[in-house]
Amino acid sequence: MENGYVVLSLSYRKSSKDNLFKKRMPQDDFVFDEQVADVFDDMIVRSIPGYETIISMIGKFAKKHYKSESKIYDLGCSLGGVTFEICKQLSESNFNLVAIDNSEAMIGRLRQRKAIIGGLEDKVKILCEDINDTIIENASVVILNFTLQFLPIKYRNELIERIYNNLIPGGILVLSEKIVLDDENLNSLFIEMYHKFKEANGYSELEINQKRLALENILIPELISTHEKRHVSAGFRSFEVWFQYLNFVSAISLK
Ligand code: GEK
Repeated sequence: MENGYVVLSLSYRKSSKDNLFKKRMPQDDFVFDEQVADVFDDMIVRSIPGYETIISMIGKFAKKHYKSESKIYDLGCSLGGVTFEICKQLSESNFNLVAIDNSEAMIGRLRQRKAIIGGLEDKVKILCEDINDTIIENASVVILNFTLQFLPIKYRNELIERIYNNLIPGGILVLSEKIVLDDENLNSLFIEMYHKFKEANGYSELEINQKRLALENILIPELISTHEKRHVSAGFRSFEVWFQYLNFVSAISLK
């Protein structure tokens, strides 16, 4: 099984470079289609500060909180960054993980990766569906790693409530999101510094601006206080940010 992960990590390194916004183009909204799925491995590490740190810690949180006979959910799993990290860290145990995304392009590639790794047939179930329709049951670990931000705001309370109601006592929800800040000056400063982070990762000003416009109506960030209130209203007894890099955060909540 370990060999499968090595083969997979070699294929990550060969992933196509994200040049999607390099040319000047008419501005359509961003979609998770074949073109995006092809460059996603490269795009995500160059666009989300701390992505690899977050993934690795989510694996550790999952290992600590998974209870046998329960389920782990990776909602908005894309190509399985979180899913396969959890599989690796729990490789000694029997576990049930459900990975869900509504992008067929992502799910097709995810299934191929699962086959490359091997040995995960009974452990990982992959579903192509909208997480607004997902049945969550008997969960000890639920992960929303940069997914909630893509849901229309009106659906967010219901999803967090559904997760809370179907977590077992002691279960966790890890939520990672791009956020906005209350203070306008700091908000602008963090966005400016984030663009510097992207420049340092090889994106041009044109690419940064075109991507920003394409995401404008698709990725709707909220205040961290809004996330906290939503979690508390759903019933979570605690909510704590464990990671922040500029306007990117990851928080953990306990039932
Ligand atoms: C990672 N978690 O690598 N239902 C299902 N999937 C959705 C929905 C929805 N309603 N809306 C968006 N998605 C991953 C990274 S990416 C983050 C998550 C990003 C999916 C969408 O298809 C995409 O694959 C994912 O959420 C967001 O840890 O690209 O910034």
